Amino acid sequence: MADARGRGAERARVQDGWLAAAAGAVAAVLGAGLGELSAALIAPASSPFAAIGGALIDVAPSWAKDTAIAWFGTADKAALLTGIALVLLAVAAVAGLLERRRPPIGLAIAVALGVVGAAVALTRADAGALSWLPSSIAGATMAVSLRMLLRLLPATAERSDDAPPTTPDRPSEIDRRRFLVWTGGAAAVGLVMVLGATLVSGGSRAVAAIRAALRLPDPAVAAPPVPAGAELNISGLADVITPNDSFYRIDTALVVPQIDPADWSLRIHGMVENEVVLTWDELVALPLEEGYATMSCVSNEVGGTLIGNARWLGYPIRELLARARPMADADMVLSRSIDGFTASTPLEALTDPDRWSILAVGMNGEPLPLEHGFPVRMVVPGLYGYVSATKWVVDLEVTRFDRATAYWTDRGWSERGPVKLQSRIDVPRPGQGLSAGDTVIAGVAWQPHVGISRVEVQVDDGPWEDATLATAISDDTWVQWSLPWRATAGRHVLRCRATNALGETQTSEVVGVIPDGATGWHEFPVDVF
Ligand SMILES: Nc1nc2c(c(=O)[nH]1)N[C@H]1C(S)=C(S)[C@@H](COP(=O)(O)O)O[C@H]1N2
Ligand SMILES: [Mo]
Repeated sequence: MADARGRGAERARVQDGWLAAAAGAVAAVLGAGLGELSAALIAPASSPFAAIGGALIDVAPSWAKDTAIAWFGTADKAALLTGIALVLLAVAAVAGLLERRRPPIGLAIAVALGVVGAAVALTRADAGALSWLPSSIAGATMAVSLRMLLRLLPATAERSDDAPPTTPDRPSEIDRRRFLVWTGGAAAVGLVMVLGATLVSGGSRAVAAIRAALRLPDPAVAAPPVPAGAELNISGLADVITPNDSFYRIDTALVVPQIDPADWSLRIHGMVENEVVLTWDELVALPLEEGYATMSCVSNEVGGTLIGNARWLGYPIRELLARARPMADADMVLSRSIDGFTASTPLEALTDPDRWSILAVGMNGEPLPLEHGFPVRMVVPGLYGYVSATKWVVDLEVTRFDRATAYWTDRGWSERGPVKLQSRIDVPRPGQGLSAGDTVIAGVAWQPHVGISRVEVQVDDGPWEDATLATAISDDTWVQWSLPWRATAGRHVLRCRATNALGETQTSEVVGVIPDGATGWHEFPVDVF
């Protein structure tokens, strides 16, 4: 009898622990909900999730970021937010349990979460005066709701053990039901608030609407039309012009910066004789030029898709630097995004009359999409994005490589980032099954600012065969290529290599993306039936 009662009490205690943990998790959902909602109304970038996620991105070791990009690609941010939410729920569940068994440890954890969130939000580059508020609201809400929910939890078997033996040691059913109703209700309210917050801020209606209504001026120098013969129209082959909505996106911005062009200005300063400030109206009043350039990410693996080609509209940075008059011993321009990201670009790449380095405002006939840098970004043909393509750019500091470093160079990536000669097979796909007979092998090859003169394809150990190059748009863009192939049954390995306009052929040496871009030939097997 005593034994059975002991077991019953133990079961009640375990169940009580689970309920307390659930109360902790629900309190966190409520706190997160109110925190996110207040952030959406006060300052989107200071949302507790955005601040902590952003800080994690910045402090994460490079290998973690590279793994995230390799595993999740452009879904890396969704994966990060999911991870943060899961960790938060786990910590909150422990806080609930501890608050039940060892008060006020759970409350202390809730308060600490709020304080950490607030402190992190304040350290962010885009922190405003009220950045600390949403996380503080979240922490306080979590603490208060945890206390209230736990008070609804019926007394434990353990406690009733101290009571006279006539007291039933089973928690009251009615109390338990009341607890579940309140906890469930609180969870629902919290989730609705999180959803509401995403609706309010996620749409970022204001700037998106401004962008939608914006009309860019016609270029003073229009791009020539894409030459006939630049697009081979082979199904599965990357379009020669990448549509904006499928252009790869890589950045450290968890919340896309929201800049009203009316508030935008660019300051050019540092080692210059004449500081320059340029407003949006002044920029778009300049004779804008249109042209094509291929942009790629240093994290693009051999065969990878972190590359795209667009028609950009912008103004040459060399003209603006000429106004600022850099000092003779300057050799670098540190560009800065409104969210604190920086890139270090060789000054000569920006002043070179033969390189079309621009402040871009348009992409494929539209204002820049918000996630591609609206309203203004840099584009420098021939340099990887991390050393040149600053989005949401607001500041250019003329300086020296031995005086300043940038976001990725601080994290072990190379100071210089010229794009390496590369080629990729798009058709057929790796692992794709093919029927024997006449088919085609096709892909793209690039070394922006240098140009491509030749692409060769090898099947198994056969001879290298010259692919037919499509018409290049320019030396700043990638070029499509294709080669007819009579496929015979069996497994075949396909590989390709490009030669640039200088006559250099792509090295077969396999090098990973760190610290300055991958090399090696794209090769993979296909099965022919
Ligand atoms: N503000 C800002 N600009 C940025 C980055 C960033 O993280 N923040 N990433 C750079 C990198 S690494 C690349 S490859 C390109 C990608 O530009 P896209 O997202 O428009 O393709 O943007 C560059 N500009
Ligand atoms: Mo990149």
